Amino acid sequence: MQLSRVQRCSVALAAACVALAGCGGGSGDKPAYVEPTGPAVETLDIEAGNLWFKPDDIQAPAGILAIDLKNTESGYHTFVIRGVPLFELEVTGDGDTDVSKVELSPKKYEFYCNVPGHAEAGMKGTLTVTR
Ligand SMILES: [Cu+2]
Repeated sequence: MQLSRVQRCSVALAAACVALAGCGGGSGDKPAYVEPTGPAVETLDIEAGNLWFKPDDIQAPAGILAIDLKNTESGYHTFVIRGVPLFELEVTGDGDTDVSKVELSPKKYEFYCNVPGHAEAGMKGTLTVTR
């Protein structure tokens, strides 16, 4: 039947749209993160594994920080900082890396992986930014 085929098709298209928007690929309605311009005062190298970050207790100076995330295991993980909207790194399989800059003022921040269940299972840490 012609009509039901069309209906099925639009359901599939809607699902594809949701999947694309969920990836944060850049063309969704979500506003994009804007990296601060200028050199980083320090680069933080952080490893992600299956339900952990290493190190998970980090000290850094205030200013623009480059965060360099490397996935050393197999899962899909993200790195977000509570209170820093839109900033998000994501790594897929083994060896994938993602890097971005973020400007932080002195404060103790909590970072975590926002894949459901990961932070609760221990995939989180603290980033203490000092003057
Ligand atoms: Cu994760």
